Amino acid sequence: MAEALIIVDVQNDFCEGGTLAVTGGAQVAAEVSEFLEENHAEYDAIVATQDWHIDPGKHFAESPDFQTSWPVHCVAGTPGAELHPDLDTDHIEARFLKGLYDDGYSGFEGRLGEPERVGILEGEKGIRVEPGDVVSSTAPDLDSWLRSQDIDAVTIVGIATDHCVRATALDAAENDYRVRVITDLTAAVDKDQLEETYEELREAGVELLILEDL
Ligand code: VGL
Repeated sequence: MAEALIIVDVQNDFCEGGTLAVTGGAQVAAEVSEFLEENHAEYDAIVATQDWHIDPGKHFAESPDFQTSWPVHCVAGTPGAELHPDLDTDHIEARFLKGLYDDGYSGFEGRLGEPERVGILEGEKGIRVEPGDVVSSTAPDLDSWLRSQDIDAVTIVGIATDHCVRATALDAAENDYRVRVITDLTAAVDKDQLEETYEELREAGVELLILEDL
């Protein structure tokens, strides 16, 4: 069995100080880094997903309900969309960008991109790289990329447990991966909704673990 670790949306806007701060977000960043230091060799691939919104329609609202509409967050090319500085990116070999023109909750909607290329390209002075240009509509999506690496199992960590982690885990199960979520390496928007989310994930065949179980 070949296994990937998928780090979901550990981005500045989802951490303390961000526009859609999830309590415990920065702690997830630091603890995932610690986890990587000890366990990176256990995974055949380590990837990250990023919300990368350009014009996501009703996903952004002036009076968000924090369930289906949200304050402006993770705008492509802005600091809020960058991975949190406490997340160690050394072992992350690919980034999947999602939600350019829609909600983009699931990492499986993401395509391989190079978010750090936004700005002026070094060595090609004067050429501006726009946020939309760092992910091509023909770039591989997460599922085809994982399959090209013969991955058949995924472990998922990140933010937010009840939204993007949930959607990514459900899609992974739907796509027939063996799926694990390490729940203490996630942070939730609404803790009152956690039991419901866990139940839904279990019913879909997702295994919920805590670090101690590993
Ligand atoms: C997320 C709310 C809105 C997430 C993204 O990453 O879980 N949550 N957009």
